[in-house]
Amino acid sequence: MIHKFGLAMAALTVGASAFAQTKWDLPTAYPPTNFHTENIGQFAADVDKATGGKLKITVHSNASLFKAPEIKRAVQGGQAQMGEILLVNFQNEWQVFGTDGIPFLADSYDAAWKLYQAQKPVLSKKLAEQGIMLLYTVAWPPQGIFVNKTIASAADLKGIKWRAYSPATARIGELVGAQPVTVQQAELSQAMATGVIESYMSSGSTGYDTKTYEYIKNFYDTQAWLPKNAVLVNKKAFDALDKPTQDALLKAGDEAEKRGWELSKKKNLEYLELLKKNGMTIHVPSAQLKADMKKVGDTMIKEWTEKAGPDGQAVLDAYKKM
Ligand code: PCA
Repeated sequence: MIHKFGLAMAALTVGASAFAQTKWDLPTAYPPTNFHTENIGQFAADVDKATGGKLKITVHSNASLFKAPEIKRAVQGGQAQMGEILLVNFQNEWQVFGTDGIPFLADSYDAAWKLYQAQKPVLSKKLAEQGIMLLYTVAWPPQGIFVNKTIASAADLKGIKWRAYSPATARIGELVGAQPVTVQQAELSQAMATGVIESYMSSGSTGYDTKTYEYIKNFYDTQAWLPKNAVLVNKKAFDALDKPTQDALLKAGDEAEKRGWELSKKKNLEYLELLKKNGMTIHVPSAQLKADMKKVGDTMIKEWTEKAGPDGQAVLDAYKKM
């Protein structure tokens, strides 16, 4: 009797392991319709398919599981096996996280890709020390100025309520004499609706996602920088996967990176069109505004280089050689 029972249990165990399924959570801070989120959805579906359903990744969009600034620590601590972060949000922890947030250091898709290649080795190393794998990154479209009045120069931004999403965007606000307040994208629509915010710098993508056109009618297309989202994996969780599953994850990550950068570029133009259709004016910045913003960028690269030390210098040197 005992013998028979033991056999039955063994059969059950074998049966269970043949269908063993690993379930992961992947928190993000942006809405389900955002192109980064859609790309991540495709990535999760690709992993599901390639592993025959062995690794199921649930995407929790719109900061529903963790707020934007908490996602990195959640992946580090294993509360989430994966997560998407905005790298520049973590500049105060380590300056190199903020390299892609410096105005006019890399202000086109080609330059942003090169900067990423220059950043990648140190970025991966730093994250590895924290028990995190950098799976892939995707750039946001170029950043411009949303503002509730027309502006001819940076002086016109004096005293205005300025939304920041990162230390660098707060610093820009300070340098132009605006009043910076940090608000993540998930709370941005509400901040505009309640008058907490009159202006901010970001992409057409975020302008569209947050229905900024309902509150703010002007976008100055300064194309100042292209910050990146990074998709991270907890290293212990990765190590616990079997080799074929690990390979499937890495392959899907590579494909998501390629697809994401293409998507960002293509969608940028679509978003600007959609903003126009919804009543926003897309302005080419005046020569004065351009010069003013360039000056802000010059100050910020100087400040960043001083703070970033040898790690930062290594990234800049590698970037300049590309
Ligand atoms: N959108 C994000 C970060 C950069 C961007 O284009 C935001 O505004 O929060």
